Amino acid sequence: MDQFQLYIDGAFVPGAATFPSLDPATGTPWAEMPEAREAEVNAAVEAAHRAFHGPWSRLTATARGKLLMKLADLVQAAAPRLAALETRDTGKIIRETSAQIAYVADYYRYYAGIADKIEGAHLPIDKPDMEAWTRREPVGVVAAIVPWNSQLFLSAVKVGPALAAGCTLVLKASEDGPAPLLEFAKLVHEAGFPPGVVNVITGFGPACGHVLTTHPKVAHIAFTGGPGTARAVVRNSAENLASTSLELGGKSPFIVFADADLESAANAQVSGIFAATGQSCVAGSRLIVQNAVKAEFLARLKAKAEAIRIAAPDQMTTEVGPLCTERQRDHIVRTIAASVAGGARLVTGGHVPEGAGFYFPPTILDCSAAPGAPALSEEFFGPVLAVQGFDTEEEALRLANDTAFGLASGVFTGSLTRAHRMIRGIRAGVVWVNTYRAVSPIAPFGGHGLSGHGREGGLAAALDYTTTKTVWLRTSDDPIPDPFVMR
Ligand code: TXE
Repeated sequence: MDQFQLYIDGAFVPGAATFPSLDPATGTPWAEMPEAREAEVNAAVEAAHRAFHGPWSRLTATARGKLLMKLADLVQAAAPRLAALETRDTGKIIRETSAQIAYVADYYRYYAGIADKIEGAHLPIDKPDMEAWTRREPVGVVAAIVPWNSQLFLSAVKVGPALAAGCTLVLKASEDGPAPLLEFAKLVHEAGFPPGVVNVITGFGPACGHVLTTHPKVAHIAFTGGPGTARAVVRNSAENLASTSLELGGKSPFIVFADADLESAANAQVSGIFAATGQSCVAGSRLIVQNAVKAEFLARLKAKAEAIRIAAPDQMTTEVGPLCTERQRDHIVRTIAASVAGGARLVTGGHVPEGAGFYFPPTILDCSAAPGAPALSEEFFGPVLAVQGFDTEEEALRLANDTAFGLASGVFTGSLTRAHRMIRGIRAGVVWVNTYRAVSPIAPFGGHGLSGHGREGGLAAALDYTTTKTVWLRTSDDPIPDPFVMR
């Protein structure tokens, strides 16, 4: 079996124990993963804290940017290796991992460029004998916690801005499929970051995640995962009063009006829900389609869903691979069963196939007769599309906003004015119009409500890893007057 190590204080070290990682395509163990527990987590945070106050703080912002640029080049060169590992350990198909990891390099490049553009401001202060200005300073040690899906991508949107801002990190890979991030640690090492600036660990919630998020030397927690774990993380942050940014997935509406280009909308919907085998925070998992074209649109979708090539994730021709874990598949099966019991109708899919591996077919559930179905309110995090019909624009908007989440949304229409009304009315962090799933390092990304708070991507994300220091400097040589009057 393949072996992996933790990366703490610039050294590759074993964990307190090891645990097996399963190949989701076969359900059998293929690698031994190092498990970080209290001692390893403490060592990683201490190393990050030393680096923050030591060598990292002495580098100029430009030098930090150069190191990030080096890392970007190394990620790009290693993309095929990282992609193969992510596919092996998480089941995400090679077609997606190859393209996504090559693009991850651009996220590091973007934040390399940001590093020396984080500026304070001179204040036109209302006192004639004072100068005042602000400095943007790094918050300190960041705990970055990611789930199994797209780990290199989800970590880049934390590691890039945190390092650009001058923070140091402990990056916790998911216990499900940690191989790509443990391998990424080798690139951090090769790039020449001072020891402790980036530490990469993995482990389980109670013994690792809890210790990390309650640690008194952690200043910020950047978390991607489910709302349940996010609540635990926020409770943990009551210990150290760390700030948090949370990216928690969604139940994103995908709205199709009768005047839309239905073929484009159907293709976008297929990729919006079935890409990454549905394990995507922005999955367009609620189709809200105008009743005038509902039957036609569903027929197109059904045909496309049934033509999807489901096969081993390491084949370039595969379009849907296995889910990452059996636990995830069980959750999907349970939620479909409860929805069907509540009146939802299976249009296609819905049943666990024969054979090894954690496969599940593209599934469409018409929930028009089941407004209370869990399929409409709970995140599947799998290849399952829940469908509702509507007649009027007002109804479409009401259904779109009838969710506790608020991450992404899509609107397909041929009307420019309607598109603008929908953009204004939809409560979500991202609105895509006549497209879906476009992302870029330049564009902020994040949600409302159960989808979390804070934004990743863009300049503002780097500023979130800073704190403002206000400086006052008296310019008068006169003695300070009456000490008991505030000036
Ligand atoms: O992720 P968890 P799970 C949703 C999706 C999925 C559900 C549960 O609906 O079905 O969440 O997924 C670490 N302190 N999303 O349970 O638990 C854990 O080790 C600190 C949406 O697999 O949220 C892992 O590294 N950390 C989503 C990370 O949290 C703790 C992505 C995420 O795991 C911890 C994933 C603790 N007490 C799931 N307990 C999205 N936004 O895309 C666990 N962790």
